[in-house]
Amino acid sequence: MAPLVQRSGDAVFANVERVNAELFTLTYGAIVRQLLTDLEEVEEVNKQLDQMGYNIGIRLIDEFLAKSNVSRCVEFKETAEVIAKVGFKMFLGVTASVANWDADGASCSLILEDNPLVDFVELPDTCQGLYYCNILSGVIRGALEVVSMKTEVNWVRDMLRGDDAYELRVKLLKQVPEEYPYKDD
Ligand code: MYR
Repeated sequence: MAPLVQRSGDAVFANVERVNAELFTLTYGAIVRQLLTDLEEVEEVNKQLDQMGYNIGIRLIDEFLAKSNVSRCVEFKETAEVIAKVGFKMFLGVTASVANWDADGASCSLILEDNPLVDFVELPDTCQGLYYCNILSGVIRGALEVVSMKTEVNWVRDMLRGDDAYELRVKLLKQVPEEYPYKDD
């Protein structure tokens, strides 16, 4: 009889993480599919995914700040790096690179070479125009809004549309200085 192989705790944990990630990816796929059925128009699905992401982002930022221990960023350039290296890693398990800054430092791209949301995904021709990962743009917009940064976030490259990477353009529209909520006497 083959000996029973006891896997180390680390191996079991890695396996559980992989299964969780796959479950998350498949669940997201099921949500997109359901929206396509319910809303019919891909433009509406794009909007709905973005809105769902926004609603997640405005809640997720608290967890992010509590767990990450990052100190509040002074400059938008720092914020972009934090999203790419810490935020993406925490919630998506991958990091992004930050590139293509504009001259005034208000717009940059977050580039993902690896995107676990699209594992197992192939889009049929009827879904042209769909931004499958639009939930991510909403998450970033929502999270940043809570920390007083109004942004516009759009996809400029998407591998499901034949591009060579996933690229999100993040534009800082307005940074509202945060106010201490209590008056000093
Ligand atoms: C600051 O500027 O004070 C720090 C703000 C950091 C914002 C980090 C937002 C995290 C968003 C995570 C996105 C994950 C997408 C999967």
